[in-house]
Amino acid sequence: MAGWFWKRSNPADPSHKEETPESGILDVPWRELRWGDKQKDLKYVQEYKPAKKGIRYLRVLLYGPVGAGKSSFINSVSNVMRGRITIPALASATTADKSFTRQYKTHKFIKGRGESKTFYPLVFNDIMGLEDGEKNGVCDKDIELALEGHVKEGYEFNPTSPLNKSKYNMSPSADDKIHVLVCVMSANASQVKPSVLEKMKRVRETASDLGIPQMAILTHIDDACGETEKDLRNVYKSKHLKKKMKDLSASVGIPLNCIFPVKNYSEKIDLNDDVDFLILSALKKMVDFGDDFLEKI
Ligand SMILES: Nc1nc2c(ncn2[C@@H]2O[C@H](COP(=O)(O)OP(=O)(O)OP(=O)(O)O)[C@@H](O)[C@H]2O)c(=O)[nH]1
Ligand SMILES: [Mg+2]
Repeated sequence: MAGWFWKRSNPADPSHKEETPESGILDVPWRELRWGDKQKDLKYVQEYKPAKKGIRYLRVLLYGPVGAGKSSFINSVSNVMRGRITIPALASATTADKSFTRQYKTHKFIKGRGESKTFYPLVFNDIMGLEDGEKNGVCDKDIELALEGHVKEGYEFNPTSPLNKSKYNMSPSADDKIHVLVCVMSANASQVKPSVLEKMKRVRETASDLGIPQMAILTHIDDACGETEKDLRNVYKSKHLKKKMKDLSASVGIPLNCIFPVKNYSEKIDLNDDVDFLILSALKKMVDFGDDFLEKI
């Protein structure tokens, strides 16, 4: 858990910590990427269709601490899929300690225009962030219910009590259920509180019991590493981000090869191929994992 202590230093900031990141960059990236070649992965995710009979959607659920970048990731995926900046999931304008997202919502991405308009079969569910304390943030029990498709669309999360009967979907279809669970963590966050990690652990255990594949994305890589902020292609050369990914793997028990660093579109007004490329690497894995699961159910 020690790895979640460090925030990019600002000595004027009262929360400034003395720990320094492992600085510097490696000569050779520790994961090889074909930068500049996003079209293959884009085509792959845009053309994906579940082959399983009766399944319309491959459904991904994002969860993680408040402000980690869950909603921003959904917006980023929407931008990449549609090839332009879009605003489907409202993200917070600042990093706050209270969750900005409060409703359970499915985000579908529009494909085509006018009369030929449909949706991609890859959909994302966004939820309220996890917070410290039993009466703050989303109840982990609600996330567990969402995994099995029991949470109705539009449900307004109540931190002080889990889902009530009126918003409980008694008979979820196979595509109301979650097919991939994605943990979202910020590379630039202060230490994640043990109580939050404990809630995350309970969610993971339920997902494991259900056989739902799990992976993680590490957001805010631009905020957390100056070299990566300068040039996103340094992401797998950054010693600091490598350590962050290893710490994330150790703290949430997800193998390193299932963790993907991404920079979300949060302030840019134009798309960028390198930003898209990292998002697509994560997205492709979500499609592969989800499809494997669909084939099994
Ligand atoms: N620089 C940078 N900022 C980001 C990134 N991802 C998200 N942000 C910013 O971080 C803040 C929180 O992002 P959200 O997407 O609202 O986070 P969330 O996990 O949905 O938060 P809650 O709904 O409140 O739990 C926003 O101000 C985003 O613009 C990133 O990769 N890089
Ligand atoms: Mg949100």
